[in-house]
Amino acid sequence: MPKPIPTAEPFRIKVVEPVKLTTREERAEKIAAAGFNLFGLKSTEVYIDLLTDSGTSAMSDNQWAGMMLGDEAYAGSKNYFNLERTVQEITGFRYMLPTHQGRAAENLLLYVMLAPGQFVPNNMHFDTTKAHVLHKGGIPRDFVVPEAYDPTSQYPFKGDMDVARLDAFLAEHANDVPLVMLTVTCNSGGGQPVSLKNIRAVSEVAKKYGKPFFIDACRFAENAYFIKQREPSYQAKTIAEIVAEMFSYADGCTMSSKKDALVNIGGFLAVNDHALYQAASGLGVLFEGFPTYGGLAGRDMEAMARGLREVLEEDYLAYRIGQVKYLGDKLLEYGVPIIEPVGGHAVYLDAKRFLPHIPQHHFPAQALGVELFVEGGVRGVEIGTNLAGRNPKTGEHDFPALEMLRLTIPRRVYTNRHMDVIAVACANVYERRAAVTGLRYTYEAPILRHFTARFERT
Ligand code: PM9
Repeated sequence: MPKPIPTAEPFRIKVVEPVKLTTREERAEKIAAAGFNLFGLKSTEVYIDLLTDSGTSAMSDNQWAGMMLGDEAYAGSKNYFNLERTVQEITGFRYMLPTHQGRAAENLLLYVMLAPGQFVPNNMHFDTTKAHVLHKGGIPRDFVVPEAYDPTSQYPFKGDMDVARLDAFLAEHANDVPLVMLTVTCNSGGGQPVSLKNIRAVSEVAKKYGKPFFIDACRFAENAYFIKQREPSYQAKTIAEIVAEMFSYADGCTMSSKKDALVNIGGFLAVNDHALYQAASGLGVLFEGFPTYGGLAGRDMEAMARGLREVLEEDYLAYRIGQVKYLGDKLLEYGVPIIEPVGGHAVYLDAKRFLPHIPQHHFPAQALGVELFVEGGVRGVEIGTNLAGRNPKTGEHDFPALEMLRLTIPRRVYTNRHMDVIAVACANVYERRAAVTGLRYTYEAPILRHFTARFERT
């Protein structure tokens, strides 16, 4: 019997960027000098960089070719019109405003829509969305399904909104809610997908109370791939069809193109409402630039338009989601506690089960990140107490239910051999976990503290 042909990466490599493994002593010294904050390291000190999947993708030859076709006119660049057409075709939204990245789109949307004291419901706010809601005097509220907080629940759509809770909240507070948001995939909950059934249900509840509904679309294509895999009635649909249906239920989206548009910089706000577009583009001139470039060069918009089409290719998504799962399966083989099932863009180590002897106020996930860097030169990112910040009313840490170290896989950058190295480094730290100690702040910034915090060991 002939063996079945396995699938490999759906690309070949044309350009390489050398990386270098330093010694354990060098790494221990570097991380101490960085105040035990992984954001404080130089990228050249890192062997395998899993800090983020944001802006770290390898672009294709087609995208690089597009970079050479940049039309850098201040107004009316042809690349803008290509991007506008692409966004309209893929999302169905009428108006598109480019922004320099995702949080800028959040800023414009929330600036226009949110008044102080109002609530913003979301399945789970990502930190920049939460920060923008707070910055405008709003109150972020998370309504993700309870399964999201159970690290070993195999529920297939752990990013789903708890629609009954959302409905009950709106019944009570509808007058103080200007919009409903939904983050796909749900980054703060482990990169978990949201089902199409849920997107439709959220949209119906939002409509019932007359509230516009916006999707945080950073990882829309990865989400669509999970829908195709896990939601039986969508197995025969193309990714483009699933994506079109996802967006058809919403009034607009914010997008960080640094994720599923496969570019290193960029974002956009897309909406159906002309008045909203006008208000946002007026503010955009203040914060981003003229509406046909929005903080981007023409060449960036061209690469973005091309990336948005490439990301819909199913063999790419199978490779992408498959690589993340490959790492997750290795870690499970080694007995390392992770959030299950594995999400779309990252494997999240469960620091509460990994380091149960370190209390949350001593930042177990951050401590785990430090150890993993020292062990194998692998840089993850804490999605835990340090990231969550403080409750603005009480000033206490906003202890999250999940305390995680995210191993975020850049798109089309590392091979499965790199995944093997990461898995062994994690297993080694797991073996010596009892000796790992916690951390405490020596410096803490008032906003988005995780970027600049400094720590010492307890
Ligand atoms: N996400 C991430 O690493 C990059 C910033 S934090 C190192 O996961 C969602 C769901 C995101 C996101 C960024 C943004 C903001 C909005 N929503 O970074 O401003 O995951 O382009 O996007 C990061 P920008």
